[in-house]
Amino acid sequence: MRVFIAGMDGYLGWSLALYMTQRGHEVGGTDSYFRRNWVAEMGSQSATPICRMTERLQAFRENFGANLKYVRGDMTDYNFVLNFFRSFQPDAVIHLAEMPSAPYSMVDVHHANFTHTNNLLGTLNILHAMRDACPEAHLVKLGTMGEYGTPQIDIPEGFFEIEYRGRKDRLPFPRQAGSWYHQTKVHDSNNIMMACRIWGLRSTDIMQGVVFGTRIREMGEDERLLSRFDFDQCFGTAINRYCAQAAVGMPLTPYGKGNQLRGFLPLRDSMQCLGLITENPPPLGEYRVVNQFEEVYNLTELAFKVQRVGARLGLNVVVRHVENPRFEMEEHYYNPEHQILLDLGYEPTHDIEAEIEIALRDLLRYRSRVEARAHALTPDIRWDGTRREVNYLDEVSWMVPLAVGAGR
Ligand code: USQ
Repeated sequence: MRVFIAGMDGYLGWSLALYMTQRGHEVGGTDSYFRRNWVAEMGSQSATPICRMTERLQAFRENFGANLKYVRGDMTDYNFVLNFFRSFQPDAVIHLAEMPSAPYSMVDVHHANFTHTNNLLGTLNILHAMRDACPEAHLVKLGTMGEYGTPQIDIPEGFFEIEYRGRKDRLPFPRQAGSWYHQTKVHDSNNIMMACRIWGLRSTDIMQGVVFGTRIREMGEDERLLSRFDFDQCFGTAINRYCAQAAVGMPLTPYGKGNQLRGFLPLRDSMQCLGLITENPPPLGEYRVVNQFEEVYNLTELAFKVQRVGARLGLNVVVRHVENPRFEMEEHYYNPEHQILLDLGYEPTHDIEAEIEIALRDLLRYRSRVEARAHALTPDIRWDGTRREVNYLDEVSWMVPLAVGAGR
């Protein structure tokens, strides 16, 4: 298949380019390098060293004897998107080119506006360009489990049967996002659903859980093929932050009570799922929703897992609950379904501690890069719009008095 990846320089995008090429697909893609700028804005850097795209492409050629059709560009530029689709004629368009951070979108009105403009325009451009250049292609769109929020009932895959005043229908399951970022994904979902209905496009909207991990097998031993790994308060996701904290001897930070439940999956499983979805498109006109995660974990339980694995590697890892900078339920019901991917042949990794160990070993190798930006680990972007000057190591009084030393 000819596979187009929007966001090819990102954490998932670069990994996916390697993964899909090795599954025999012809891969093309683009990136605006915004992610590099956002992380720099947070005063941080990728823990893994990331070279310039020209060097990445060179390493790709040397390792795989193939070329990626890569062009730098911005998905909010409609002519760029249309021209790329016209010349490349993709069978699948995988859209990973969105601003992916909840905290970043909550900084202030400018960050919220940017997130909405960037994410919504990019998706609208893709829908229009697909209609005009490649109407039979399959849009594989990265949504998020966070679109659903944490309702008191089970979460189906996108749709549910409902009976109201004696009549029945199959309707989209309600979305209750908790950040301006997650809300952009809800708007995207509605826009894609409508495009499938009125223009007969086909799409799979992936409600993906929180991804973690440093590598996939396809990266091999060439350091230039590594994907980025962020740990700052905006672009580092929970387990990745925990691993970075453990590697540099800083306390792991479950927010608040730390009983929030989320679905997680390792980077290698995220690739497996994206591959399966791409290779098994729905019929024209269908808007399909899949929930993509492996297991549901509690945030404190996860911190203790990282602590346990750290101890095996000789690290003294401390877990400290800190005040929750977000408005979110800290104790709640959470039971999402995730059957569609299993039916397509998804084989989850299951051994989360083994994945954490791989990440920790990689991070120990790059420890000095995390240490150099350790201040970026502090979570000071708050959902009420205030930003407190805190250093979570120095200001012990700021800690919620639940602080725990070791767990099991
Ligand atoms: N959390 C902590 N401590 C930390 C960091 C996070 O307790 O140091 C908690 C958060 O409060 C939240 C949970 O961990 O309850 C997940 O936070 P996260 O930063 O790992 O993930 P989130 O903000 O939800 O966003 C991430 C990605 C996003 C993706 C989403 C999937 O950044 O692109 O859409 O995961 S999901 O969470 O399923 O919506």
